[in-house]
Amino acid sequence: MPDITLYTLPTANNAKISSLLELLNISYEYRFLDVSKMEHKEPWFLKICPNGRIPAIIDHRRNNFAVWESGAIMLYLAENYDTEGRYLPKDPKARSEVIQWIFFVNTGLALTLGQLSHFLNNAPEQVPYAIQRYSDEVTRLFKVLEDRLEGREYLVGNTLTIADINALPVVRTTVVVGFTLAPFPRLQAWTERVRADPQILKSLRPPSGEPDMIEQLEQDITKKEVIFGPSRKIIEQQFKQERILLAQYCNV
Ligand SMILES: N[C@@H](CCC(=O)N[C@@H](CS)C(=O)NCC(=O)O)C(=O)O
Repeated sequence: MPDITLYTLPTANNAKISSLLELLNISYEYRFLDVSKMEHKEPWFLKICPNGRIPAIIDHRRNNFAVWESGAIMLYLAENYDTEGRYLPKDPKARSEVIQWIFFVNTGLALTLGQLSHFLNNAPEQVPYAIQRYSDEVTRLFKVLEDRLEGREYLVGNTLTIADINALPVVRTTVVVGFTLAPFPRLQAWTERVRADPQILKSLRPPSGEPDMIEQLEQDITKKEVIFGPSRKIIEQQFKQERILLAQYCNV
């Protein structure tokens, strides 16, 4: 049996975890959840991840311990499996910086890109205010990364850390929201640098090795509708089901 089971969907958040598992040479298996059947909201999965979202892992080496929230998973894997501190420095200040950049990406950039993608690709109606608000915020957050990368090759220190591994799959989703990194040359160069690592490149793809959704869009943006059309229906259906559940619990 592999050491880790990774519960996931083929999304950006998945790649963060599989990248680190690959780099640390940890044996793992994928367990893809079927969102169209709301599998990620089923009671058995809520016992693993109370938030009913992916990614989540089970560590079979440590008595089937469950970890969820991608940032928490990155830290857990580094603390338990990266004993040499290759990707999470042992020096407390450098370590704190890594944690700061993980929080910044997960609570700011990932969330904002997700909302922008929702309003551009999934919302049943166009809401210009929302699109403007989230586009401006994505631009601002990219500028924060651009400034950080002045005179440095990686987000913290001189080597690849989980700060970069966590950020890359999120920054890559720019293509989904029609952004280009051209105004952010340092961020663009960093993306290429981090992605050049063969294990990271491998983990950005699903187990079949086929190009993932982002890579397909980078090659041919006209595929956007083919990719987002079906997911729009799933999101609509999910929205209705979540409303029923919320009405039961909170009377909304
Ligand atoms: N803050 C969470 C975000 C998790 C998240 O939003 N996951 C998305 C996929 S990237 C998901 O599970 N979506 C399914 C849903 O919302 O029902 C993390 O970083 O793990």
